[in-house]
Amino acid sequence: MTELFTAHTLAARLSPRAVRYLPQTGSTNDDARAWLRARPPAGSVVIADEQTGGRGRLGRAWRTPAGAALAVSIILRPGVESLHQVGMIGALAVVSAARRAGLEDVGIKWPNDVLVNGRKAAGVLPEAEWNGDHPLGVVLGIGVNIRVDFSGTELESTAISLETAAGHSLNRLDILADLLQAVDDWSARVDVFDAWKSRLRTLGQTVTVTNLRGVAEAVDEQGALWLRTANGELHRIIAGDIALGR
Ligand code: BT5
Repeated sequence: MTELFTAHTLAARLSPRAVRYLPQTGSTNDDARAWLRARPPAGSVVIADEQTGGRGRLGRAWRTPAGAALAVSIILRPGVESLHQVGMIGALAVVSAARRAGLEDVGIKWPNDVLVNGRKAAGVLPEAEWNGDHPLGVVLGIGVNIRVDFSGTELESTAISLETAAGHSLNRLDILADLLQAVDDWSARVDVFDAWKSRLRTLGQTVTVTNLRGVAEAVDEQGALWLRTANGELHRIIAGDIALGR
């Protein structure tokens, strides 16, 4: 069933947070980055029911069909020293919200994909907006599949929706409220890196990242992945999203 939000239901449930609701937009991250220039309070959020140009990392596309997912972009103002943790906070918040929804097999794939039953249920796209050397703020974009139907698409074997994993219907507004609360909670914590690392499924696995194949040996506090290739070389790979817009 397609169930759309309304500005009224969102404002009522998420008050006193500043909310911009769009039935359809290109990318909520673009909307939030434009809004950031007007200096809205931290925690302000853009929510869309459908994205026509949803973005992943490195120019990849993100699928958000109408009323079947969460597409949110939260405005945050971390200090420069914690900019690299924004993506971790996004992934940890999705893990918290998915667990609250009753899902058990929930983990993180480097850098910030949330896997449920081993498949991608959510993606995170943090983007900083700069004024010269000074960060105006960060937009934390989060896409969560609630009841997206991937059958017959190229994502059929890699993606999953929370309802499919749960085996019953879920309330999209409840998950949204839990997700935003979890972003606030994780933003206030000092153990973000340790929590993120402990939920990572990637360590010890053989993976391919940006054309390099090797064993994921470690991650560091900046969120970078240390990959050991077959010839014994160790490569440090950064997710690279946060500097976008600089
Ligand atoms: C991500 O990129 O996983 C970040 C996705 C962030 C989406 C949110 S929605 C709200 C905000 N507004 C935006 O425009 N973006 C953010 P990446 O790691 O590059 O993964 C992209 C890849 O995931 C694609 O190339 C597909 O293979 C796959 N994919 C696309 N849509 C998917 C979906 N709905 N579920 C699972 N996998 C998907």
